[in-house]
Amino acid sequence: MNVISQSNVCSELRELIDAALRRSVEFDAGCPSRLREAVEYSLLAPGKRLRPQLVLMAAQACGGEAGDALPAAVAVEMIHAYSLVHDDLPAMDDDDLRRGRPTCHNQFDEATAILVGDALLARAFEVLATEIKPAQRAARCCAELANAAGATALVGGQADDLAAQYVENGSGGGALDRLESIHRRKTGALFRVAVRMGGLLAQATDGQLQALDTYGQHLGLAFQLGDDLLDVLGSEGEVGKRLGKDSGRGKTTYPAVLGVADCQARLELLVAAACQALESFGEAAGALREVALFIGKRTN
Ligand code: GRG
Repeated sequence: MNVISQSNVCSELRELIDAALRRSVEFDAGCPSRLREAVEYSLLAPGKRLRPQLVLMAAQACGGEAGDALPAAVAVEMIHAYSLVHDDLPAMDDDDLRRGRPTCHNQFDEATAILVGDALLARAFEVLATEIKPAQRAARCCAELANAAGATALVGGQADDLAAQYVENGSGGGALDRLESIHRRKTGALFRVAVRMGGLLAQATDGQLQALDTYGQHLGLAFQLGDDLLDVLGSEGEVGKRLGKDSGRGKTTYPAVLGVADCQARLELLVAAACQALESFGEAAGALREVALFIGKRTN
């Protein structure tokens, strides 16, 4: 079993993923060199590759081969990278630091950053459609990923999150429900679809798929909770992005709604619930369990 370090979950899978990501953006001469450079800068930047690793680990938990699930791992990381590039734009979160480096629009320019997101979004579905066999399985993955990236999930959650900055923050049950409704879509949907696609590509049973889905939902919320805690308690050098912006901007965050101590307790609860969902997999889900534990105590 590979041990989770703070920056990588599993180095073997990570190498497999990084090589596949590199291959997936070897565009032909039709791609202008500045766009190519900016796509590589954003996609191949030193992120944790959590979502693609979850795809491969979910496939392994269901008895499949990691290699067979690689197209889905690449596609979900492309959607994630696109969302980060667009989220950093001046019209959205207006950030200057991402993954320890200048954000895409700072390193290149705003128009290029918008086009990088567009190119990654399109390429993600091209990879799924052309590299997954049989076609019916490819179509199922395309539909699931499109849903997770769309108006009722990633994009919808982002829209509500941006809007929430302009409405009054509250506390108590209603505020927590509103906050988690945003995070289930903005952050959780990609975690959920990552493990679902891994399961689908390993021909998971309905029961296995449901268990992975439950794990993904708990993990997504736990991840965002950890992110909000890092925004308050973390170190910029380690996290690789500006911290303290969310609370400074009056955004509703987990610490604002629950307080730091209750955040820690809820994080532990979500991690335990994620692990509980994996019980029927036994040893085969060891790596997924380690990811949940990592998310419960990550510092980057
Ligand atoms: C712009 C369509 C659109 C969506 C934006 C994902 C997202 C929605 C915004 C990114 C900003 C953000 C802080 C989202 C919460 C999810 C999150 C904490 C992303 C960072 O994920 P990590 O820590 O990043 O896995 P690395 O760099 O390690 O891949």
